[in-house]
Amino acid sequence: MGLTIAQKIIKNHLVSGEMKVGSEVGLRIDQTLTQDATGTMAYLEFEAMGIDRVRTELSVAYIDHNTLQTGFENADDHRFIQSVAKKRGLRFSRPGNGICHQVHLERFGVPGKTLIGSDSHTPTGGGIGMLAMGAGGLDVAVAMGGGAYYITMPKMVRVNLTGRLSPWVAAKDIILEVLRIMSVKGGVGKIVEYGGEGVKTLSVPERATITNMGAELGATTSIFPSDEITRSFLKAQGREDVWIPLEADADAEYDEIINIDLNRLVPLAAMPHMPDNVKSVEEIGEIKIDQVCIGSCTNSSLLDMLKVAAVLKGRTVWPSVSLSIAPGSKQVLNMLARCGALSDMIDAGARILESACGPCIGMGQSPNSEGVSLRTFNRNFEGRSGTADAGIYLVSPETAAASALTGVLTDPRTLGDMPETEMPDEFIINDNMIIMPASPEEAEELEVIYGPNIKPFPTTEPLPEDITAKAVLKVGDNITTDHIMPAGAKILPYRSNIPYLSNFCFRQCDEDFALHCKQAGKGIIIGGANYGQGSSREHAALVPLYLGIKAVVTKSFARIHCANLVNAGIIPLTFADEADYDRLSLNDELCLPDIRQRIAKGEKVVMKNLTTGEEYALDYALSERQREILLDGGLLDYTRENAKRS
Ligand code: MIC
Ligand code: SF4
Repeated sequence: MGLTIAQKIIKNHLVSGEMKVGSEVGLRIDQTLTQDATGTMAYLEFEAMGIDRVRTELSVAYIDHNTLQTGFENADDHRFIQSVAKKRGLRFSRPGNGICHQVHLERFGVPGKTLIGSDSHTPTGGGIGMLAMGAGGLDVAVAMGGGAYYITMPKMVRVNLTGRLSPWVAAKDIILEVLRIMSVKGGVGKIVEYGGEGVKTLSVPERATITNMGAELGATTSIFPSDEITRSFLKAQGREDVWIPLEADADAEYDEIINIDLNRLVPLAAMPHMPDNVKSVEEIGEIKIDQVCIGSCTNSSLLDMLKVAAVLKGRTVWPSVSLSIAPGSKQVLNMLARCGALSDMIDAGARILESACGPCIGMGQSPNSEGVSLRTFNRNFEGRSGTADAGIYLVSPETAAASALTGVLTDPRTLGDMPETEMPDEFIINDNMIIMPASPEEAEELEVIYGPNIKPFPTTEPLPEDITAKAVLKVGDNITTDHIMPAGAKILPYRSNIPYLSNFCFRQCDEDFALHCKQAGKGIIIGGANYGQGSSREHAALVPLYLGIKAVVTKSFARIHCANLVNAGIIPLTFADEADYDRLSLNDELCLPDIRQRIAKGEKVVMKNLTTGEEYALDYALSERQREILLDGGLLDYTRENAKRS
């Protein structure tokens, strides 16, 4: 039987397990990336493992999230990461060099290689034919040390693209259409592969928009073939030598096939507050808007920016609309400056932001009260913008730029002929914002610099024989990691300070959650379906660990969060009968008898409700390795114990 693109890469990197859907496979990881919001923790964990140098082919530490520097915290964290990178053999991408995924695609991505990153949008690399996955910081730390990365062997989905996009319809509209079809849970346990004639009409940055936002499907990753278009992108980046051709075998088998005719697509928008709440721009109608933000790792490539500049050229942003634009990298910004497109943006009244995540992660540009904001980003979860009652719509750069001029949500097709944009044959290549690591000899003399904002990792303990604790929280379906551990300008600077962060845990669901947990000393969380979707932030597991959460019982989990819970030593359990969810109430006294024994032997788990006298059967889809991690009290302990055991 033939193989899909992803299966070929998995086969080439398999270090343990069998490529059978649903079983755990261990993969050799060629490249890693981190960003600063998750990176401080990842490097603290790496340091705790006691390994001198990274053992990957390439590891890069980016600074792109926490660039506001409203206090000393961000700058201290940057200095910490820079010092670790220099000493431990990583490249360091300085603040200002751009958003990790955009820069990685431009300067480091290699078709056929594996990449994991401590950021859920790492699948952006799938646009260039990499098997690129988001992971928790601990998993990235292990991979940097040469350890394998484990995933459940996914099902394969093929999205067949036919035809060609009409003028004003964009790659963003393709992924919004896929989200409309599959939903934010539809990709769980699956890899989404793109194929068909339509693929040949899409450039690498367009493909990367699609694989980037594939994260919102809950998919393990998304991937495109590596073809002549990939080759010319790499050539323009001065890296043609790393190109290899890669495509699915003609007889590859897929578990699911989705057909999309690009000719029929129209401009789409994801309405508040979920990326899969998709309708056509025309159907939503001309709602009044207050803000437009263009940028983020989804839509900040040179191609996107040139299109935006062409729409804005010679016009003026609507008086009551604030338009901000953040080009994705120094390379993009510099090229816009050289060709004059930046001037067209500035002339029209755009507010030019630093090449960083910025408003996408709530670092500034929060909309006004009850404001309507159009964004080219990938997530519109409630409150993520920093304004609790704002309504965020996710749209293409074309739709965003058109609307910024009219003050209402505007179908760009109403602007008439689409201006031509031409992509250069060569990009400006200047890697002077990437700092190379020290040689192993020099590195011995170097010190890692810790600032006062860096607090130690929360304490863990081996799994006890029984757990008795209260249901400290009961939440519904699709809880995101932004609910569990919010980000934004006020909180993000404390990503290396778990005790402080804990005060904000689940604030949106229960204002006093942290207080209740501290009073109870320990607790169990009850959740609905797709619990933990969204970001890869392991803080959404480490903070609950700090607050004494012992288990999370849900209808189902999102992949990365489930792995992060295990890594933090918190047991992820699911209801054998989903109807039991309704039988549980907040503050019920719950007991997991013989839990250690049962997990050790892989036996069924029961949960007793001491308040009502009921019993519920619970499942867990954990590999033997993950069960051992839980017994030891988390991945750090497991890694240390394993070193002793061997
Ligand atoms: C996000 O888009 O939510 C983030 C911020 O990039 C996160 C990482 C984080 O929480 O630090 C992600 O996507 O993983
Ligand atoms: Fe940054 Fe936003 Fe991309 Fe996350 S989704 S990496 S915050 S730009």
